Amino acid sequence: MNKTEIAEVLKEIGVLLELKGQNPFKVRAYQSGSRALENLEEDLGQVLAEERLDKVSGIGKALAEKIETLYQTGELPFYQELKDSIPPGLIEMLEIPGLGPKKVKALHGKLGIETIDELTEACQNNQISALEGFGAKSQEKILSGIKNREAYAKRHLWWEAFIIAESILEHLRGLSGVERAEYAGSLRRGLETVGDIDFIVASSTPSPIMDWFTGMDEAVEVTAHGETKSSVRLAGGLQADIRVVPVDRFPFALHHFTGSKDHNVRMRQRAISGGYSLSEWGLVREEGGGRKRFPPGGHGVKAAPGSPEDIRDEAGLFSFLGLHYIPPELREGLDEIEAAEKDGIPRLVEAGDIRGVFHNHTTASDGRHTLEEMVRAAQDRGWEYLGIADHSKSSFQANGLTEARLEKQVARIRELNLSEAFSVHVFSGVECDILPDGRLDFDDEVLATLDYVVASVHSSFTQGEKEMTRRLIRAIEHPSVTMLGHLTGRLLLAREGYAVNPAKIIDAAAANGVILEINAHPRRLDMDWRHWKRAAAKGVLASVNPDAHDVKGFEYVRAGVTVARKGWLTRASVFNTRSLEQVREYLEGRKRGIRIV
Ligand code: DGT
Ligand code: CA
Ligand code: CA
Ligand code: ZN
Repeated sequence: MNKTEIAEVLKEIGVLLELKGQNPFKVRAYQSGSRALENLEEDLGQVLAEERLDKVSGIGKALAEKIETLYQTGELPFYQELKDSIPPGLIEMLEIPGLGPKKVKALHGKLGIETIDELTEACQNNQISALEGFGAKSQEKILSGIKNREAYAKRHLWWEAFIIAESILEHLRGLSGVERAEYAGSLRRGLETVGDIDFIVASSTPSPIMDWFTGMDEAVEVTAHGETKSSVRLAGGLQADIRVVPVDRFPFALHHFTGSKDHNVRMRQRAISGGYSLSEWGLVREEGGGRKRFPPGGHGVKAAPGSPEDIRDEAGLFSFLGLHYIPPELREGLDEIEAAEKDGIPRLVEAGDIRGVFHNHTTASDGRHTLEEMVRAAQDRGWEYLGIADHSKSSFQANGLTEARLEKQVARIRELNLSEAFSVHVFSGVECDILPDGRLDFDDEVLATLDYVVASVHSSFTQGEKEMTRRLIRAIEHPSVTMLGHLTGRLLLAREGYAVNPAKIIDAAAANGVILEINAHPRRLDMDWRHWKRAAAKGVLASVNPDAHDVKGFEYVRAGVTVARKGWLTRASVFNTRSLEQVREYLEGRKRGIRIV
């Protein structure tokens, strides 16, 4: 086990001990031990080899031994026994927002509740609201938490599906007899969560493809094995379907199974208006059907295929119907077909357009890689600049920086830039907490020493919509704020965002020249793609920010760009597609109070 995994186990032990009602000192020992390990800058293996772990502040002798066991063997009998001694339902209950170990323990002790079903029943019978320390509001919150949890269990993060689908796709494309292969569905459309993965393959020999698919290592269970269609369950519960079609049907099948349903309905209507019926099988001329030409003939549509048999790809299908090509991310049945009639589909931003990123953490706060490691990784990616935005002091749970530690970091970054050790220019920033009343966590003089400021909410999530919106707008109006972090604080499939009015935030951002973040962390993808078209129309700029806590986190940029594309954003609307010189000019201008866009 590595350092981070061991720190997680220690944290969980703390929770389990608290759940059992053990001595608070013991609980705290595990919590602080976990943090100490997380923040250990040295290599754990080396510290262990030199028998220095118990000298690390926050880690005593007993804890050091347990850490060593986990490091060597990946297991810890004490931890296993502890887990086994607690009903699994209690551990599951901890996933419900607002239910910490103390409350779960009270529910168990006072009402004998051991499962989520029992908890639901107790809520419905108003037993929870009557309990000391709970009340009607918290009963309501528990019930909605249980409902959300059921909905979350049916879906998966886009990123999780993307990673595994890309690797399966690569294998599929390498199989003999496979002419074309793509994934379709919500994954291809770039939806923030997906229900399942849909593969479409063109081949005239489906049988060996079915055999490979159902037999691949990633498949933990085969739920259907047919001649041209099969389904498997992957690790983590994700389901994947595959359909094999003859090559001439491929564009139609790919388009159909990419969806969305609403988009398909509109496409079929358009086909019918020209006398054709469109389905996953193809495009068929209706007997005695109406006109042959598609109104209004799509100005500038590239040479449309003469007949449906000439359609080789999706672009051919769209142009046959008098439409410009519609990228999958836009196929949500909103107004993409109207736009495609009129040459109104913009050239969307691409991952390769990104030239640097702004919201990144280092070991100075809760990141896992040092400043230099992050800069080197940014350089390896070919980026021109990197913004460092560690947490501010109020985020103590994330080891937020005090004024003094921030000052040190600013000096280090200045030295690093002067040394020219890297080709990447480093911008000094901070992810500054927005306090409950909308003030910022640092004074103006401190913020003035930085190149830029990302302002984010990390506390008092339960404020009402009005209060939270006012809080965010106050931060947006602060002259030092460059961009707003993760608008709603949602954690996809784990926690709903706090209440906030996006339309008002967009207006305030436009009025004050504040950039809004697309937090590209796969669990956030916040601000949501549904708001971006409107925001961009008002002149708001987006910054695709990976919120990287280690060098691997930079990869999330790809997820953020997908959100930007789903929000119809072009390169011009994405701040971090700009060159170093342009970014420098923008940030310097902002500091002089010039509102440029
Ligand atoms: P998901 O899997 O819930 O995240 O969402 P999708 O969009 O991937 O839906 P899925 O997997 O049920 O089906 C893939 C696509 O196939 C869907 O986007 C559109 C098409 N499709 C499936 N069922 C129907 C249907 O009943 N009517 C129409 N028009 N299209 C359908
Ligand atoms: Ca799907
Ligand atoms: Ca499906
Ligand atoms: Zn944050």
